[in-house]
Amino acid sequence: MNGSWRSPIPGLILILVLAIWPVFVQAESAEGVVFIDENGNAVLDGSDQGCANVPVSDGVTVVLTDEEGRFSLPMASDARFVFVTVPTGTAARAAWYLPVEAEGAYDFPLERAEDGGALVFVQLSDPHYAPDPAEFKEAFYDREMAVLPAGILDGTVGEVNAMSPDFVIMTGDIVADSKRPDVALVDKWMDYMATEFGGSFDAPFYAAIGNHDVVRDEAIGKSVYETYFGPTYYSFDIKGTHCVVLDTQQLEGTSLVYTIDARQLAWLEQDLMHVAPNMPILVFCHEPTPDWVKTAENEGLTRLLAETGITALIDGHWHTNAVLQEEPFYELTSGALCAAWWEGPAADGSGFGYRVFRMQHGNLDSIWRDVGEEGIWFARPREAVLMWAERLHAQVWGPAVAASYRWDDGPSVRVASVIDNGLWSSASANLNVSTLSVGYHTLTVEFAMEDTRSVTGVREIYVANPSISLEDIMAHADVYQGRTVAAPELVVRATMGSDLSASDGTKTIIISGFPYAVARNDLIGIVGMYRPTSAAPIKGYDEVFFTVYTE
Ligand SMILES: [Ca+2]
Repeated sequence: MNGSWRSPIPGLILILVLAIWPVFVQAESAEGVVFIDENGNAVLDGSDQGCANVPVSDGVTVVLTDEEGRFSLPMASDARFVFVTVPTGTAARAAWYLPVEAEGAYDFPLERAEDGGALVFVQLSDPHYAPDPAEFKEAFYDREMAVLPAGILDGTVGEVNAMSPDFVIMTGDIVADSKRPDVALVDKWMDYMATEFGGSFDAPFYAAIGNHDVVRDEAIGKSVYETYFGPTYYSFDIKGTHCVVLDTQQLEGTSLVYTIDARQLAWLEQDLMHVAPNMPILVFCHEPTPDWVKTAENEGLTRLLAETGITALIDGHWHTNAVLQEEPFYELTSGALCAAWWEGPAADGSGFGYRVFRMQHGNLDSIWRDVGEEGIWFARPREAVLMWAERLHAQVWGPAVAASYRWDDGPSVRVASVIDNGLWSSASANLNVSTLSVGYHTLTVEFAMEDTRSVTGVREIYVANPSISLEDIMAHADVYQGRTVAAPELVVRATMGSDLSASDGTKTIIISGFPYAVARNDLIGIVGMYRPTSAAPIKGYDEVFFTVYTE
């Protein structure tokens, strides 16, 4: 990897900026120690222990601490911070970063923290904070803004602290907009969000920089953000998971380009090199990948994240909830704390809210919560139009003992699979829409809660519902591999162990997997694959299924 950094700042301005900033002659290296500060006096003494092999960086070079927790870090002439990747099982006693100073001593006292069990964290995205409509108007003079509903920020703090997460992360667009307002106003907003709001959480509070957090003036740029939140890219380890926060904002003139730069990519390569094998990796940034500008750096980043095999990329910016991709890595974008710019619900119907994540044994699950609401979140189906069959995945905050669903005024169907993960409960079922008429239908889900409350959620869905003949399926098997279809007049012919053979009277389909009842009317759902009964098993195809519903 070429480590040279292509500056986005034109030469003359660069010279002027470097001439005034930093204002002191910087040391060529930073020395310090990372240690467990057992007696809490911020000094390495007594029974304190140095922490070995902890990554420390200036944003350019990453070094590891020695056996005694000491490090010597060569410093880039324009480095702004020295920061440490807080190791799993510890938390920073003070800050995990220190601003570069002429006579700096860079010591990082840590304290012990819980290191087992599930990792729980909260993503707050896009608060777009400005305390009153007049300030909002100053930021967006072309938009009419409602007032941020009273209690949203306080309500968020209360709800989040009540669930005792391991950390809270705010994925950008922290303040209303830094483009046009005066810097004093941006400073005031950032101060509030870092100090008052961020300081209200019991858990460690992290941030990623968003496009609205960059002042569109190269002399100022990210400096206000950095004053309150520190480095714009960094990493930390917590409960056995490596978390990386990236900065996808590059200021060129008064324009922002949504990309990392070569310097950040080179840092990330070093950072990931020090991650223990099989350690899950979560990456956070503001803009989703479809908004990333096609630069060599972003291409390198995409490749690196794919090759590293990250667990998830988690971002915001779109003010909506969506799984954006499964490959080359899983990506989830979350709705906004300010909903849709305080104007009302976001495009996906989510209100003022946040996302709670829970990860255990490398499996990541999450739920969206509207602040102050007790509703059901339909993780699936998300589509407005359903056909054939669809997976129902409904979630409710708190412990539930049972769940059921019904179509229109039909009978309630009990959901067999209800899982309470300690924070929220999920109900999953296969919905068979092949018996519903084409048109609009109401899907109602009801959770019976442990505290005897009943929580109900309703979605209206359009059912399109074509059915496919078995003859069609067999003639175009590849089209239907992995799809769920309704095949008319299919009859089960034989079962053998967990395999099953069904036919439309002329041809035969081999089903692999256990048949399960999915709906009323004794419908049977079968997961399987087409192959002629005379043919040998097709290597690799056993993992590819389509589902047929039959009577
Ligand atoms: Ca001490």
